[in-house]
Amino acid sequence: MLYLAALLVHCVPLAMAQYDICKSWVTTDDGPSWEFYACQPKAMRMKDYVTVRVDPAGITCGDPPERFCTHENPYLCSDECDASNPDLAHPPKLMFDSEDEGLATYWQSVTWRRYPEPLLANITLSWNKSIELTDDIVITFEYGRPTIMMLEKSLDNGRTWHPYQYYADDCMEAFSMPARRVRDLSTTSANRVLCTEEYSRWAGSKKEKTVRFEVRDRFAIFAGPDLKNMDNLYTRLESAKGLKDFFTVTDLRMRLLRPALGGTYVQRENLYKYFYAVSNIEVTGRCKCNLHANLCTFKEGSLQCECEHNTTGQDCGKCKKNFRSRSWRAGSYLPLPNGSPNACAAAGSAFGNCECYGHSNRCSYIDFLNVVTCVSCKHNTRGQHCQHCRLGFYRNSSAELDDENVCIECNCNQIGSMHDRCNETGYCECREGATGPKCDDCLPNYYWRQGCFPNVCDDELLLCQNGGTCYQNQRCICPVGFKGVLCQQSRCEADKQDCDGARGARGSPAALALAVLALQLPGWVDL
Ligand SMILES: *[C@@H]1O[C@H](CO)[C@@H](O)[C@H](O)[C@H]1NC(C)=O
Ligand SMILES: *[C@@H]1O[C@H](CO)[C@@H](O)[C@H](O)[C@H]1NC(C)=O
Ligand SMILES: *[C@@H]1O[C@H](CO)[C@@H](O)[C@H](O)[C@H]1NC(C)=O
Ligand SMILES: *[C@@H]1O[C@H](CO)[C@@H](O)[C@H](O)[C@H]1NC(C)=O
Ligand SMILES: *[C@@H]1O[C@H](CO)[C@@H](O)[C@H](O)[C@H]1NC(C)=O
Ligand SMILES: [Ca+2]
Repeated sequence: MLYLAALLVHCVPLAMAQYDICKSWVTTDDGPSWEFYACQPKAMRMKDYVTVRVDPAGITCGDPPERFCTHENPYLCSDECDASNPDLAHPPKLMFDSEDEGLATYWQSVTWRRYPEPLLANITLSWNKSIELTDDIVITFEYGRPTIMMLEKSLDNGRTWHPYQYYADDCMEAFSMPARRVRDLSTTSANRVLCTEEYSRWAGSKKEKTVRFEVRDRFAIFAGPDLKNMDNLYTRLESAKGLKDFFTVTDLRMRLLRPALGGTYVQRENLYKYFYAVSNIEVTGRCKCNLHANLCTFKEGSLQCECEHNTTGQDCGKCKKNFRSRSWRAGSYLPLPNGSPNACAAAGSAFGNCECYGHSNRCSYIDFLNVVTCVSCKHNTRGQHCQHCRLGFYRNSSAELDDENVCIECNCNQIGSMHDRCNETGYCECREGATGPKCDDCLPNYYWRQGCFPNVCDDELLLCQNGGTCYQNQRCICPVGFKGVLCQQSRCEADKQDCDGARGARGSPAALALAVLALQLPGWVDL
């Protein structure tokens, strides 16, 4: 037993015997029953479950076969990479095998023969599952560590990426960032993304081979140098915003931006000694199960939490069917030492049979109607079971009734629509002349100006006459001497005096000013 415990501690350094059971059968004064606790799976070697992708195409050496040299022995270029020969090939999977035989096996890139074009490579690791890191990420480079590289992470299976750490022999030059060390971070900056120079300087290719993402040093900010005070870390993980997510990933990407240079500048006459070679990528972490599972298994090509507490989903991120009488919640590390399970509750366990689809965690009995109804439905729902959408929202047809996104705002145009309600497909009810799902367009022969108005003039039926021009379908700008909505009326015919006046004033500054005014004032049709 002692031996086993020692072994476990050795393999998974942070798997303290805490939060490792989800329930236990206890006997109390009222008889035996289950007691439930917050629980999480053990930390595992995550490289065993990863899928890897190396970009760009053709970056892996050996196709065609190529000779390479090393910094130690730059003129003895006897090594060869040949993808078609298993003994000389360096495929990506060699970053994840076990190095039992003592001889390192490694993925290797092509050499920098295209210098000065940069030698870039991306190594992307995907788990298709959210994972909480529990120990350092350790990347081992044979033949020298890159002089510039970057670590990125994704939390959404590779849809979006965020910088995780920058590495360079000169952070200012490479990334315009000051060099910092994780050891110097404080409680308020434990989740800062920084640039470090600790892993990029030349120290001989055999001596310092690893590049780290320091999870332990960040944990130590809260748990002390030997991680003895894990309680404090767990308390912080619950309370400090974004801290838990900082250590959570679904994917990692190493962006290799410049290879080892052997401690000097690039020597153009021998570019065969510049390349990347990675023998191991160690990622230690546990499945993120929202503290609702203590087991995580590899099924159908992906890791899956074995959910307890009547939760379900890959991360135990929702309540099981018929257990949705209150909204789903993650378990909590607090209060110490056993945490809170925040289990999902069976429909009907509170009052009668009151399902609220997870939009409310309170039911109330209405005496004079003799019904039990959900109270304060969230997520823009309403109704006895929070099964309808609030006014001004409509049902999202691609979401289940218990989805947070079940109701979508109608977003009716305030001016173009009659009110802010819409039908089941999101169409608003439009005022005269307006159209479009949200009533923010005008029908043909209408123009938009704080609502839709019928055209006064256009290029087809409502032509401005006598050389007048149609201004934005709103009015005709008539030449001097004509008036009327469509300039159809001659001033001379209409009024002899007006006609004389117009002639007399033609070309005078006053007439020009009036014409300019007419152009500027909307609605001024008749001059
Ligand atoms: C590496 O990935 C980044 C995005 O994370 C992308 O912008 C870049 O083009 C990729 N580089 C290569 C060589 O594929
Ligand atoms: C990712 O995991 C989900 C849930 O287990 C599964 O349905 C899906 O097929 C997986 N996708 C890939 C690409 O493996
Ligand atoms: C989950 O549901 C089962 C079946 O109703 C029940 O026996 C069990 O106690 C529930 N577990 C929790 C944590 O509520
Ligand atoms: C509808 O629900 C789906 C599933 O949750 C969600 O991905 C989508 O964003 C929702 N649509 C809108 C417009 O909110
Ligand atoms: C909603 O209104 C639009 C436009 O009037 C119509 O095409 C659609 O069929 C309506 N949808 C429903 C479910 O009534
Ligand atoms: Ca290896």
